Amino acid sequence: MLCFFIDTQYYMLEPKHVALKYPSVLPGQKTVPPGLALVIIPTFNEAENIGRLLSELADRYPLTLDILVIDDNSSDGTADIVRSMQLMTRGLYLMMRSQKLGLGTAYIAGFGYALQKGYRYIIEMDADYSHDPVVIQRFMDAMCSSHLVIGSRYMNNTVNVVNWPLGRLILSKMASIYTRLVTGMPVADPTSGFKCFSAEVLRALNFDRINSQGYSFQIEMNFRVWKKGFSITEIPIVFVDRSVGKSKMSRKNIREAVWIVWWLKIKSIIGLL
Ligand SMILES: Nc1nc2c(ncn2[C@@H]2O[C@H](COP(=O)(O)OP(=O)(O)OP(=O)(O)O)[C@@H](O)[C@H]2O)c(=O)[nH]1
Ligand SMILES: [Mg+2]
Repeated sequence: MLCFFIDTQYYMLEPKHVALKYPSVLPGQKTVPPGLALVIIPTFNEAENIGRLLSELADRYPLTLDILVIDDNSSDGTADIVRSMQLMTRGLYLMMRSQKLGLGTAYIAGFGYALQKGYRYIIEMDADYSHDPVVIQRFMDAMCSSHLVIGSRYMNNTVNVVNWPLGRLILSKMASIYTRLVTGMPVADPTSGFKCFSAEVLRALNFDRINSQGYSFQIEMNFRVWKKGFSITEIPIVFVDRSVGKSKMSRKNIREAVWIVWWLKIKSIIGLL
């Protein structure tokens, strides 16, 4: 591994290292160094969104971020768009899976990739432009003092959601309150899918034990991180409903979220988490 030091920041040369010996953030540093963060974007039929999102990420963070798109064999040409953008974008990777296998397994595959390649900061982001790329810089800053940073729509009793039907908003807010009541986890927006983990946190989790999808996947990840005693910080975000493409969230995902919190709570009480 080649690593050199300029202006108190570490810079990495390819190939990325697997085990880093130095601390992820140097004392006094206000943001994470370039080359250590990977944004994971799972996609299923996001051809209308993915090109614009990748262009914006590449323009805003040309050196800071690498991007991994995990596509479940979308029939609308999503992967072809990513492949064509790879020709002109540094640090853009594509993982193809044979069929729609769920959001949770996509992220777990991405986490495995990130750890294997030695990334220190792993960001989850939707492809549908509900998550503003500008916020990633704030994640990078907040990661200097936290193990998990969650982009929260519901901090300080506010609701920062644009264009959601009232029913959807109530459902999401109720899910947050319900999760907090059952689990006691001090997270205002436990179902948010815009967040950043440190590699240390992901390495501490046993991915084989995680099998929830959708909203439950986010709840389960937060719960396991919290139970392991890692620090969690929420930063306020504004969530904007997708303007194009179809939602993949199903009633099954909602039902799963109802019982998963009890499953997690009971497993943690009997020491089987
Ligand atoms: N690879 C992969 N990606 C998925 C799968 N299901 C959803 N996604 C992606 O995960 C992200 C979130 O899915 P959405 O359908 O936007 O879910 P959501 O944001 O909770 O719901 P909406 O607000 O209704 O859009 C999007 O980028 C989807 O393309 C899946 O099974 N596999
Ligand atoms: Mg969405």
